[in-house]
Amino acid sequence: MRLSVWKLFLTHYPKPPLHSAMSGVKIHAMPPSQNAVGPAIMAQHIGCGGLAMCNLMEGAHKTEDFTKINPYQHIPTLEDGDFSMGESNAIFRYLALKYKPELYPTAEPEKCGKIDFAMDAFVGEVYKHHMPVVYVVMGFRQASDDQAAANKAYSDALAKWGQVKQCRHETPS
Ligand SMILES: N[C@@H](CCC(=O)N[C@@H](CS)C(=O)NCC(=O)O)C(=O)O
Repeated sequence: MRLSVWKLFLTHYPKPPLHSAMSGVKIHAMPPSQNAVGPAIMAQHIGCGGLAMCNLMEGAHKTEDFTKINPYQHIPTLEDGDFSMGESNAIFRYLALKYKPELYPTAEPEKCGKIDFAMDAFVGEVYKHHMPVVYVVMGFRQASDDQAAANKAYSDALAKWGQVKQCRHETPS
């Protein structure tokens, strides 16, 4: 029998400390979503808000109200008062710029460039390998015909992503 981490999660998930009734920035998300959980953790870390549970399995992202705040019906979606936006990396930048500017120091373009390189490479280069491994373990997807190859591809993609940090970033003289 295949272990469904997701079913375990639904059974045991405690109410998060910051839920839909919370004040501050809401990050509509659910913990198993790789794209969504990062911005929720960041909001909580900064202390400006946190995760508002959006259960994709119940279609919470397909409602009329949700579609008004993100026409793509995706998580993460941020709500900050009357303002709303989607896209995980854009949300990271917004949170930093508004609530913790030292995390995205716009006076240092090389640092911001490196941050953007890492974030975009994760979405563009790593996530496609994340899905056929982690989401299989969580019970969202069927295993691949060659799961060992999928596992290796994910491991390789993560190792390469780790090299982003080492890339040169000196300020040109
Ligand atoms: N490029 C988007 C991708 C967001 C995305 O695909 N989110 C998934 C969850 S991991 C989702 O909302 N899926 C619901 C659906 O497509 O119906 C981002 O980085 O925020």
